[in-house]
Amino acid sequence: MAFNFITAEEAAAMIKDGDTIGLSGFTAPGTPKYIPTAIAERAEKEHAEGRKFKVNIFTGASTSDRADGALSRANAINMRAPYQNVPDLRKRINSHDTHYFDRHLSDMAQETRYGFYGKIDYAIIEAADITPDGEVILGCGVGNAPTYAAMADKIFIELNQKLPHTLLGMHDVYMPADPPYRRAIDIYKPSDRIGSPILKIDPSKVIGIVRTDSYDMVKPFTEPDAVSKQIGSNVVQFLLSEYRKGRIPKEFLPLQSGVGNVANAVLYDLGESTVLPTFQMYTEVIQDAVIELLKKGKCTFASTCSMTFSDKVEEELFGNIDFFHDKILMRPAEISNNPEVIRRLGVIAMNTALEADIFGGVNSTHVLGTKMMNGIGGSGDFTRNAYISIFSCPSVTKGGLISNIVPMVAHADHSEHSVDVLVTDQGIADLRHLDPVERAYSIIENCAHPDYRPLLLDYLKLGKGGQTPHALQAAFAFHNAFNETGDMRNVDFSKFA
Ligand code: 0RQ
Repeated sequence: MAFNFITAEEAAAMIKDGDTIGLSGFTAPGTPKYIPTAIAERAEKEHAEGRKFKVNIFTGASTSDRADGALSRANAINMRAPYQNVPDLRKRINSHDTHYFDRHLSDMAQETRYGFYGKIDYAIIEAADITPDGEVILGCGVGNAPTYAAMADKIFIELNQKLPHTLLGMHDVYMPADPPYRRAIDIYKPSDRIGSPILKIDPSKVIGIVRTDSYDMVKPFTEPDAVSKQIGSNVVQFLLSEYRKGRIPKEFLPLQSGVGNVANAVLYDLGESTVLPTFQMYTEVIQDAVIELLKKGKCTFASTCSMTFSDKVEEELFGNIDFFHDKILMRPAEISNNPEVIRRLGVIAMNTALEADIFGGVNSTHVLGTKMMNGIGGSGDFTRNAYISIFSCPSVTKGGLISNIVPMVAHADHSEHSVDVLVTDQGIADLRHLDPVERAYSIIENCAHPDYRPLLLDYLKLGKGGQTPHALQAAFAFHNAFNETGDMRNVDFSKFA
């Protein structure tokens, strides 16, 4: 079938107010680059002429400034799911200009197919190549592309000339059947392939192809600061001790790691370890650190949803793709983050908390309990099903004005039932086998900043018994002290006694 080559502006002109659009990709990689910006420009024009124009945007995870950023500045997003991390969108979400629903990333595709979120009008899919009969080589992030392409009435392709055709073979595209017909997902090790190297789409739904020419523009990795390095080294110390005790099998187990400085610091430290054997990753995002580990042979295989590399590393990958071709596999989010597979493989999960409480609850999403930061992302998919689930965060934030260890989390994303180990720059609290009061002492002693330890102990003394002795009248006293005085250290528990 002969496709119609169009401009991003022509594509944007076809979109109507209220349409629902599914974007391929996961973080910036794989996310369409030109059409979302053109939709934002269209929205600005429509608004200037007094017309309503907003669309619903479904993605795999976060996108980029060219999608979420541009669309948010134009106030063009009505509904958005399932994860984001762009400041302009965060503002729209917290002011309710955009209705954001925050889902576990593994749930989004299947729930879209179940019909929970209505119909998909358009899918915009980034591709390295497409054949006339609709065989697509995807880009550097898959996300929910298979589901959005299958469900959408119409498809736009962004054919990115920066993406080499040699990406063929680095994807494993698989869409499970929906209940009651779902079968086991046959992944027994991170390198097992279950699907197809290409995404097959219905070519008659492709109403236009837009040529693009751009890297993913992921910010280059910055050297971790002293606190991140300390956290990274504590996580590695914990893993080494578990390995020495024989509680992690001698072959080691696949790792999942979140994004950011701490995740990179952990991976670099693991790479330096002479005690640990080589390892594999079963994760949703691989960052620059993983390329180094693959080159060194310390990491032998990475299953992921996206290669979130800085442009420099992306260029290196494309220039040396033969070396990496059989060491990385990109899968849809519902497979990279699949609870069945994570539990079967025994994935060790390492995620970041905004704050944790003394009983082991974790808040990953809401600053001071009310303002959405990014979203739960894949942290819940991995945490709940991990062999060991580790959460880390600095002990304090904003120069010590905020303690990241609090009496009770002001928003609960991960409960104490799923959080095994808590790590800060201060140390490690292994919460497995501890009752709530033992956990509280362990977390205060090992994870809280020294400025906050006496205050947390004061809180614990206020409790009047029960298995989890919260003093509900004072449970948010840290947060209230920050809101009222700008410093959690000003908390005064004597007034609650
Ligand atoms: O604020 O931006 O003004 O400096 O929050 O904090 O320390 O830079 O942490 O970038 O590693 O992000 C949990 C948000 C951590 C992230 C979270 C303020 C702090 C700073 C960011 P500034 P840091 P990171 C893989 C798995 C959920 C999804 C997930 C996340 C800003 O890791 O989104 O895990 N996780 N996905 O100053 C008030 C506190 C605070 C606080 C930090 N207690 N109260 N503000 N901050 N702690 C990824 C995917 O799923 C794709």
